[in-house]
Parts: sequence; structure tokens; C-alpha cells
Amino acid sequence: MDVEETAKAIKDMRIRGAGRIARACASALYEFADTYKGDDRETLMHDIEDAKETLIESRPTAVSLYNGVMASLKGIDKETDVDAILSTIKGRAEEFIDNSYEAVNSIAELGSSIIRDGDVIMTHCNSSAVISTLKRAHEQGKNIKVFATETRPWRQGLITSRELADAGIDVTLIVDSAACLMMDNVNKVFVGADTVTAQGTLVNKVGTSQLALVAHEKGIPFYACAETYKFSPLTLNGDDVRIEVRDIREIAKEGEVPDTVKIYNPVFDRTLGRYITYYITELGMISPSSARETIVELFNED
Ligand code: RI2
Repeated sequence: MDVEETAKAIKDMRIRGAGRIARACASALYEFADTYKGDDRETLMHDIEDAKETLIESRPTAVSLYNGVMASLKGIDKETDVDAILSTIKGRAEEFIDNSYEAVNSIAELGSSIIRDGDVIMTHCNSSAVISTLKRAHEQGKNIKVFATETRPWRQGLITSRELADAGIDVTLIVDSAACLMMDNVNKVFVGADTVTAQGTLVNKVGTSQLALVAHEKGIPFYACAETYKFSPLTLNGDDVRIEVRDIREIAKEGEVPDTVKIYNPVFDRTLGRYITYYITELGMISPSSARETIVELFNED
């Protein structure tokens, strides 16, 4: 898919999940570089800037997308000719995609190591990092049970429950509002991540913070599986993460409620670091209080 098609597919949620959208952007930039026809450096740099903006603006919350784009374009400013720029983009994009798959694999290894035989785990939405972790624990012969929340309005919990059931895992789908009640049967919570801020806050699918508060109240550990490209260099100065607000028709179709009813559809929320036991990353367990240090180390090198 080219840049425009990719941005549209991300906007329409045909490509979704923080990791997948980041890889899709890297792949669109690879395609851009592979098919580019011009030979003027200045025009190319201008076209790259347009492609970058188009991709970054397709969804505003997950920093994975921004980091995927920036990683794919890293070092191009130093290149003096068109061919070198294009081949740098291709190399960087491929490297980002490979590293991102490897990161999920490492997270699955580390995450599964803290899962015990007999654990009952709650998860929210549909995170490939969480699913890989749960599958890995199951492959290790651990007998686990999972509660998957439906995750209104897009109901990605159905995808999660299908994927886990296909892998042979005992999974129960519940509505979001049953999370508090069912938490009494749970001993660990695993969620994914769209963005981790320098303050240690997790930004993830709306409803995540409710699960975290309930888990905290009941003394249940709460883990977020997050590849380090979900950590946001844009938050180092305290800037907030923009929460995407989507079409109200995702909540109620035309005519289902009178026009006088206001509808509001924010699709992510913020969970403060104090409610998160650990971030499970490809670099190890990172405590929310070390998020800033991690971001400085990873993103401030150039
Ligand atoms: P992985 C999803 O967002 C969910 O919020 C999920 O927790 C997060 O991305 C991370 O997913 P959406 O794109 O990268 O469905 O772990 O809105 O797959």
C-alpha cells in the first residue's frame, strides 16, 4: 500500500493496533522509497515531509506511529543524493519492522515468565503483545484462564477472544461493565500500550484506566506490554498525549437516540504510573518511575 492508502486504512481502523499501525507506516515509507521516480533532492525532501505528515496525522494518539515514521527516516538529512536517501529509508524501514516483531517476541518471553500455572488473567481490547504473551504461557504448558473485555465501541475483545480460543486457551468474553465484578476471579491484568509518557502514564484503549483502578483497589498486579517504541519522546517536556475522539456514530447510529442527546466518543484514556506494576518491554521490566530515563536513553542520542 502507498502512503495515502495506508493513512486511509489506519484512519478507518482497517489497520489497527499500535504495533501494526507503526509497521504499516514503515512499510508505506519503504514502498514510497522503492517506487520514487524523481531525481531532485530538494523535491524528494519535500515529498518525504508530505508523506511523513500524512502518516503521522492518520491517528493522533499512538506514538508508535510517530516513532515508526521517524525511525524509517532516521539519518536521511545527512545523505546528499537521491539514491542514498531512498536506500536509507528502505533499510531503516525494514530494520524497524524486523525489530518490532523481535520486540513482541521478547515481550512474550518475559511476560510469560511471570505467568504461573493456574493464573486467571484479565485483558482489555486487542493487543498483539499481550496475545503473544498469553499464547507463549499456554505453549509452556501453563494452564491459564483469560477474561477478555468486549471493548466498546469497536468490540476488539471479540478478536482477542477468537485468537485466544483458536490457540486453545480458556477464554471468557465479558462486557466492559462486568470488569469490576469479574476482577474478584482474576489474579493478574495484562494490557497493551499505545503510548507511555515520560511521567510513566500509560495511554491505552478507553476503559484501561477503569481496569487499573479496580485492580489497584483489589491488590491485583497490573502489567502493560509495551515495545519501547511505544515510549514517547514527545512527552519529555510534559506535553500531554492527544486523546483521539472518533465519530459519534460508532456509539449510536442515526435515529437510535434523539438529536438532543449529546454523544462523545474518546477512544483512549490515561492510567497514571502508580496504578501500573511494570511495563513489560523487550529491554526488560521497566517501572513507571523509570519511563523518563528510558526515553532519554532511547531517543536522545542524535
Ligand atoms: P499492540 C490498540 O489500539 C489497543 O489500545 C491496544 O492495547 C494497543 O493498540 C496496542 O496494541 P487500537 O489501534 O501494539 O485498536 O500490542 O485503537 O497490538
